[in-house]
Amino acid sequence: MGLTIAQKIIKEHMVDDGLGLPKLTEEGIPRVGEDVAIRIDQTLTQDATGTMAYLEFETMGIPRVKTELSVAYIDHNTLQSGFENADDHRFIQSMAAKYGLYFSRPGNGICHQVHLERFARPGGTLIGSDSHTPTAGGLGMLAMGAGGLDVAVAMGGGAYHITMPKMFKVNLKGSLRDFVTAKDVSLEVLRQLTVKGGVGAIIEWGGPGVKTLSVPERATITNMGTELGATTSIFPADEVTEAFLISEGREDVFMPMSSDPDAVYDKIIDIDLDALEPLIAMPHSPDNVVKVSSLKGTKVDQVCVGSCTNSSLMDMLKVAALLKGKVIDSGVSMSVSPGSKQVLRQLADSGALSDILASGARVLECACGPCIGMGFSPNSGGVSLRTFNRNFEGRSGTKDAGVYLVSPETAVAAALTGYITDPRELGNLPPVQLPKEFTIDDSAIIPPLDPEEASKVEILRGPNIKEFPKGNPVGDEIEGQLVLKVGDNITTDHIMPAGSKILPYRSNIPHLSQYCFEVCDETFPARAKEAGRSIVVGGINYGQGSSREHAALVPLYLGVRAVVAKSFARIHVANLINAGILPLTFINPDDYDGLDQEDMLKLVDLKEGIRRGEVTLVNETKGKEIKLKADFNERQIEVLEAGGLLPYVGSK
Ligand code: MIC
Ligand code: SF4
Repeated sequence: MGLTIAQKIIKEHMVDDGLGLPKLTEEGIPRVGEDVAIRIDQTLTQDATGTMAYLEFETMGIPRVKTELSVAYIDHNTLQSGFENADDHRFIQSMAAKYGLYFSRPGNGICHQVHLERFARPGGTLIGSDSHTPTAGGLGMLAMGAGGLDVAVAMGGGAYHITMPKMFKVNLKGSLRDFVTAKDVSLEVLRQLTVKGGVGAIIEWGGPGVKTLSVPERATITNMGTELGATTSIFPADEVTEAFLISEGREDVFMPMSSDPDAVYDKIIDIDLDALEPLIAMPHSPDNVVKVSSLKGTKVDQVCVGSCTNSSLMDMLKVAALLKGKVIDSGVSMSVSPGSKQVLRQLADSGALSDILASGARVLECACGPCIGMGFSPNSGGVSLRTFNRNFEGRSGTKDAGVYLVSPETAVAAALTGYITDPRELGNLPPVQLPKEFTIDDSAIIPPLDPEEASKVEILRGPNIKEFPKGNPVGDEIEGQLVLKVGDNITTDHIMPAGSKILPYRSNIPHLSQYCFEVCDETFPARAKEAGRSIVVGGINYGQGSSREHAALVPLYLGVRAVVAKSFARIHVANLINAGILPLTFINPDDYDGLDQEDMLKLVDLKEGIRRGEVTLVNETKGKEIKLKADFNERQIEVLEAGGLLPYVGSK
């Protein structure tokens, strides 16, 4: 039996992390569901998760990062409406200088776009403290999102642990017609599989249609694989990949990657690219997908182009070509954020930037910007069409806005007409060509210092940096109030919202805690504090979305000791364990209905229970008992018993 691309990379990077190798199949790869430790070649952080990751790294006492390459990006908190973000940028820059990292300065671009352009390589492994790290899968890298603490451990040379995923394949046939894009391919898969359809799987993209897609198009698709809940998504590395690397002046890192013809997949999906139509995800979930034509005529207030999903040069050139010689509708406010300085410079040099400006669109800096609510929030009740990857409730900064996810082409069609419009109505698609060689300008990337210089660097810490909470070793019993009961598909944006007002406090957990679960229940922080120790109950796919470990650290600070849910999202459950919060699942999902907010709960015989895989929850208020699944491997049990990953790593 042959291997998939991801299985080959995992086989090559599998290590014994002190607990022995996992159970292997005849082909020498870990069996599905086994815990596997992977050697990490590259790491990335962004600023919103980076401050915490570097504070954690610092406590590990390691003099210099041990990866092949680690990069610290500043791209999320760029608004600087007070000292906080500027201080955090300085802190991260000094950490990068001291510990041997590359530092990508604010304005240089969105981490995933820049990493794809300048650092990612086929066949390697990458983890990033951002859930869209799989973007680099577009050029055949095994790239995964992780909590900041997992990234800190990898920077220190430690392995990254995943549960060996199933393998899915999407077979692409044919080629995309005009005005139908890679974004529509992603939306089609989300329509079919939903936001939990990829949980526990790696999605490989293959078939004859692959060669018709450029690397940035592939990266749009692997980027949005995150919204499926997948561990990661990956494309082969082929002649298209090689051409992309040549144009970046990085052909030396090219290495062909493909799956074996007899590789086995747990699920195969066929997509005929010729048959796709422009699609749109309606509020408030990326899988709420319909045809653009079915919403024709809906009035639009705002259009935003950019984000790590759709900010490549090709995306921007298409937008410029469609806007050229036209003016956007007077009722629409439009933003364009190029993904990187490289993209922006090429737009400027080619004259395309001038076409965008002449249309009346507002050009924002190369950063996440509106995607994470850093400015450009829509008007009250506004309809906003965005080329982004997430449209969770409130994420834009305007709670009652309706955010729709679309391709750049559909975004321009709405900007020009003022209404949701099938972009095919725009007439002919002007031809757009990528340059054979890109304008390479790494002047905003500060390379690592040599060890001697680095050792002299002083870490610059602002007053916004506060201590982070330490987990408690899981003992034999946890007693606490059921302080919050929430439904299915709760995102990390519900648990720990972002946006321009809150994001500057990512290194200040006490301040952040005032906003925890604000979207679901504004009284949560006060009630949790009063309860002292508490338990949260959730539905299916609890913690989907971002990699932010703050969605675990802040509840920990507020006294949450356990979360009981119908199922969890991959990165969030790892973050809970890393923080020392016990995640448990219902054996009988109907037991969810028998629990009510404010019930007094007690988890008993935990020491034995978490090893047996089953623990008892006593509902003291109702005088009832239910059984919960404790699905942990030996390492996770040790981490929980140590009170989180930091004390666990410290003890090793
Ligand atoms: C996001 O898109 O939600 C973010 C902001 O990039 C997060 C990281 C964070 O919360 O800082 C992510 O996707 O992991
Ligand atoms: Fe930034 Fe948005 Fe991408 Fe997150 S999804 S990394 S906020 S652009």
